[in-house]
Amino acid sequence: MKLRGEVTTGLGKAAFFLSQDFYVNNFIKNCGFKPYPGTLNILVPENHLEQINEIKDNCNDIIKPDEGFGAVKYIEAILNDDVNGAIVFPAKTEHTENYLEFIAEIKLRDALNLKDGDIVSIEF
Ligand code: FMN
Repeated sequence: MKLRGEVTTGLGKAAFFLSQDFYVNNFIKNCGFKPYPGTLNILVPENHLEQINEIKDNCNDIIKPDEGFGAVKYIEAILNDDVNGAIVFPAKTEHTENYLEFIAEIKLRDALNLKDGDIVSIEF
């Protein structure tokens, strides 16, 4: 599916988790890239939530919980028809379900010159 959403500032907590060897090593092993320590938060329209939740619930790609860290489901995705990465769904999160968190090897805000309010596409 392909949808559009709005770039928004997150809580700044994802950086901590994406700096932990546990997650870094698992993303390298499973997705083939070392994630930049931070997620791009994308607010998606309510009318897509049912479909997103169905895809998430049926997703078998998961980093299993270990070493005190929670499980994270991930779906490989492409941002703006350009950047390969993944949408991550941490089991423990403070975000409501209309937030998608996208990870990639690069710092997306700099590489794509993104700022809050910009509309991006995400395909998965
Ligand atoms: N939150 C927890 O409380 N425990 C965790 O083990 C945990 N693991 C996470 C792993 C990854 C890869 C990511 C991206 C987030 C994780 N979180 C975990 C969720 C964050 O605490 C937070 O809810 C959310 O990711 C904030 O993102 P933001 O800083 O981009 O707004």
